[in-house]
Amino acid sequence: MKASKPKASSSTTTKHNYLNLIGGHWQPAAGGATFKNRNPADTSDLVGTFPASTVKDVDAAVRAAREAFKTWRLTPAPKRAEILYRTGTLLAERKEEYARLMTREMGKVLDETRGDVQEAIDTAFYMAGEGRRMFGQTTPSELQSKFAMSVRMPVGVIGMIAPWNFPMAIPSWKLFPALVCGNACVIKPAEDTPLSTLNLVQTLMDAGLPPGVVNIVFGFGPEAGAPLVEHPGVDAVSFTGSSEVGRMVGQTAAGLFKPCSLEMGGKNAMIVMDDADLNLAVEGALWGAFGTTGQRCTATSRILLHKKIAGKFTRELVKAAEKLRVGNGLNDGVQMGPQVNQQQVETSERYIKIAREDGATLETGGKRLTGKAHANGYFFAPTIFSGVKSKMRIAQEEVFGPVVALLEFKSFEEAVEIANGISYGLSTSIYTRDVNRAYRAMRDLEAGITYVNAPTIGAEVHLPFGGVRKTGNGHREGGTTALDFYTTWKAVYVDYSERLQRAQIDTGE
Ligand code: UN1
Repeated sequence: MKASKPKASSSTTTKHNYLNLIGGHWQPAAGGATFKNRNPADTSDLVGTFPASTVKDVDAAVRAAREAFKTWRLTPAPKRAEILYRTGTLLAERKEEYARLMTREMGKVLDETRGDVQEAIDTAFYMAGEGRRMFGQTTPSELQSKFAMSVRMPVGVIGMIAPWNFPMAIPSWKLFPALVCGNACVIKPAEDTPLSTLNLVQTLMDAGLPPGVVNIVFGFGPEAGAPLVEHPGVDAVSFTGSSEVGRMVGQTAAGLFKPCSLEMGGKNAMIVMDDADLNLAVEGALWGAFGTTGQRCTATSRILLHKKIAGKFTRELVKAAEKLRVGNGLNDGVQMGPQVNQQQVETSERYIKIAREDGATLETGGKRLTGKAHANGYFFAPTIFSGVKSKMRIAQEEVFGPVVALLEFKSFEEAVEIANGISYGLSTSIYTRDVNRAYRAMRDLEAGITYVNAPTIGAEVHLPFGGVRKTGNGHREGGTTALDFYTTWKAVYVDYSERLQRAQIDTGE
């Protein structure tokens, strides 16, 4: 199949009324309903109106994907990869435009939205390379004149449900490996960040992706997400979001025998030993806890401090947090944007109350920002609790906001025990100059990711991403590990002996 030539980004609709993409056509939801996407830094700024899809739209999208899969699976992987490569190039050209739109719909500061687009670019180029690898194995057969190999086959149609905190990067982690492996996709972006996924998919189309290979249905979980998981035409489901919703997705998928990849929450610990470079650790903590307004599943939400340095570290961190400039992420010099919506602010508020009732000490923050510059947005002050004990809810439950808990320990062993004493297991970090301790941490911290002398955020696209326990269900995004979810193994035997050879029985020759 010939991919069409890249062309300039074509507008999907007029006047910011955006549409679903089904079988290559931009169209409204069958029921005609829409929802509004507003700027969380200034809710009077309407980013656009999007279709509120239902089961009918999901059904149409899945049918379109099934149809497109018939030819896409036969397109040679290196050709599929060329489209991804062109997508990477086009995304690089559009990086600034897409980053600005992303800050407008999601809130995080421009540096970070540029990073988000960059993560999609990196994934495009990395997965384009897989088009000429995607290795299987050949292995000797136990019988004469017989050839044995294993090959990766596409799974079929993948249903994808994406979160709002990395509105382009995370959809790219799902779409690009799925596409290079020969699958067709239906994606439901988060209702808070539909435009960034639309921009990503528009770029794929501009790079020559055939119609129907990727379809978008906008809308909400119960009306659009659930029917996607349940649809008999969907062969596998990839979900990133909360553990609460992930459990429902996983249970539904299990009942239908669908492979299902779940990437969910975290309560990520940074351990600061008494021999750490304290300035470096404070800088890392500030970035890990308040970058993306704490709205990363990898956010540094617990900082475990050796008692010898706890006082000094706390004072320095509080000082630095109070200096953070919170505001509209499009403005120069702003370091932390708003939370994404009212519900997230309420969650932060709820946890402030819980932490206080449980006996933690509020060092700074703890409230919504309502001054003139913050009046129209969902701004929350960078918040630090000290005196936190491991059993407290603020040390156990994910807040997904700019709220960090400081705990103290007396020995490395105790620090590891506290770090591991949670129901999640995504990311961990240790600051130390002792190489032996660093290696022991790499061995003993129970999580999908461990950083040494860096905070808990900052995963790169060519390594496995995911975690243990309530964080995931055993799959990984990123790296070659992503291919394991988007392909299914087939063992192939070719007998060229021209006689019946019975495995395990005809072993004498
Ligand atoms: C997330 O935390 O939700 O590792 C994804 C990071 C980013 C991706 C984070 N590259 O922090």
